[in-house]
Amino acid sequence: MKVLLVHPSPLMYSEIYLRLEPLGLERVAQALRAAGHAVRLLDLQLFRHADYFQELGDFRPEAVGFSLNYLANVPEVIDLAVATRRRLPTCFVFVGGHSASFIPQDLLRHAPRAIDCVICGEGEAITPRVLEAAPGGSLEALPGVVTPNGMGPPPVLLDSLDTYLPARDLTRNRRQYFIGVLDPCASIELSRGCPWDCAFCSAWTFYGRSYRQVSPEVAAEDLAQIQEPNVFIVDDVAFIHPEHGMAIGHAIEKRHIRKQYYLETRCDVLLRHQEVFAYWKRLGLRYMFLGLEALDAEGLARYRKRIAPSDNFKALEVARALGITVAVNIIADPAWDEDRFRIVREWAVGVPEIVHLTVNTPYPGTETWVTDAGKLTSRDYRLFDVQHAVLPTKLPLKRFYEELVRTQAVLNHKHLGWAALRQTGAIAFRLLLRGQTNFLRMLWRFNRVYDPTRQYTDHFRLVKYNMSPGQGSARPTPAQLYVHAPRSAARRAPSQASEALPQREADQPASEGSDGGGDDRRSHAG
Ligand code: B12
Ligand code: SF4
Repeated sequence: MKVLLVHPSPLMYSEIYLRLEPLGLERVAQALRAAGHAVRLLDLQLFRHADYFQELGDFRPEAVGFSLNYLANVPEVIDLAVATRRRLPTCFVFVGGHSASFIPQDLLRHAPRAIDCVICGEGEAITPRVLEAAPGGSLEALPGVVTPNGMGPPPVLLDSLDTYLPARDLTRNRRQYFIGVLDPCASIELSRGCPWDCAFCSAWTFYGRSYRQVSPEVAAEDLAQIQEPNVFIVDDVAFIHPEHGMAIGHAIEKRHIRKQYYLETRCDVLLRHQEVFAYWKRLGLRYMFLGLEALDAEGLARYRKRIAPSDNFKALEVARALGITVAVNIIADPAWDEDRFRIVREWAVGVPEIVHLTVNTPYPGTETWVTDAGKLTSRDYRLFDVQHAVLPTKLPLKRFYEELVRTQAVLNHKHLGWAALRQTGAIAFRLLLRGQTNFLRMLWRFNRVYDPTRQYTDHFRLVKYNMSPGQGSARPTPAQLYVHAPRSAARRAPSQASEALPQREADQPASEGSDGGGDDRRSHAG
């Protein structure tokens, strides 16, 4: 079958700092190729809708699959699915990805005749089976598959993450993927899932709180195939198990692979396993993202971060001592007033780290989506991008955006514009000589993108697609939130460090008492 896989456009607010390859879609593409399909991939972060329609005309795909990791992309994907149905009436149209997995019925409701099915959960194993059965087959019998006629059994986790390396050869214009000065930059996955259970996050609910690893040999092989000099490690929490991090390090050292790396991890993981991060620093680790989320214990407890503010600050000191540049995120609560914004501004200008501010946003699949469902002020998908307030603000909404953007501008002043050029002059010059301009162009984009008036008026746009309202207000059990049920989880890798992980309370409500910590995957930024 001729299959076209499509990643939607970037959200304008994340585009400033980075643009990364669609790794999940590349892995699904590889699984489809292994099953004998002819696959093309189009990334609308780099191409326009006109290019997509051109591709439909040239390639005449028999199946089109859209990736929907981000809720804010839902309207775009629905419109593209409808347009695809109109142009190629017999083409099989399907949707998968992180956000799609939490709202399959909504997607089918928005585009009842345009989307044939939604695939919930991991795509590698099931997508070839779906295309084998489609069209005409009984798709509803397949795990994780939802059609207008019904829903299959729960999705099943992959046996091994080693099987399908991403089909990177299918992404075009790869030089446009970058994160900050790591320009160009590829992505890699070394582990999948997260054993913690932060209230605002859906990374753990998606994978049923499982945690799996790529074997060190396969990770090194994957890395060896990457052409780019820089690599973003997409793991939610890198190096939870220190021996895994060390083993991958040894494997890549043995193969003389030399790259610069950016990773994301938790403050307490860094504190506990400093030796792994020090080793990776020698291997080329340059940047690290740590989610602080809140400066005070009360805020951390509210997000169920399971970490003390003092440990967060200690982790920053460790990273500084290692010479790793750190970006951190703070969650701006809609209940903040001018004073809270001021306190954050004062703290942020006083530390050397890059500080990002995102707005607390309940996403389907998170605990806060259930507990805060009744409070939502909007169900417009486009506003669920962590740059808009979808919960009632204490300040008048316009004033909230003024304070938010003012604070973001102060924070960005430290590492964008002329300040950044002064700090990175030699790197910027070298990039320019090689024709890499992504980093340089990002330095002056802030004012064009962040604008309190526009963020405010975004609330008054015509809403074509409304999310179903969330139900209930009581705290849900984890089992009510999972996409992949825990009992289908593949082996959890044994670890000497397992005492450092919170116990998985498989079908119990997550307990506030267990240990651990958390970082915000909603705030990836260079
Ligand atoms: C890397 C990453 C990014 C990268 C994106 C890279 C890219 N172009 O795809 C960057 C850093 C740019 C990014 C940005 C943002 N991110 Co982000 N990101 C992640 C992260 C950590 C890993 C994604 C990944 O590559 N995983 C590895 C691959 C292999 O898995 P995968 O993509 O999920 O794909 C699998 C399945 O989903 C499925 N699948 C995926 N696509 C398809 C398509 C089809 C057809 C099928 C059948 C299956 C399928 O099969 C794949 C293989 O199993 C996830 C957390 C997570 N654990 O998933 C958050 C996550 C997806 N991001 C999130 C958010 C909020 C954001 C931002 C809004 C944050 C911000 N402040 O900027 C922005 C907005 C992005 C945008 N639209 O422009 C949220 C999504 C929330 C939501 N419901 O919308 C997540 C879930 C984190 C969280 N828990 O809060 N992100
Ligand atoms: S925020 Fe980080 S630590 Fe918390 S559940 Fe999500 S991925 Fe895990």
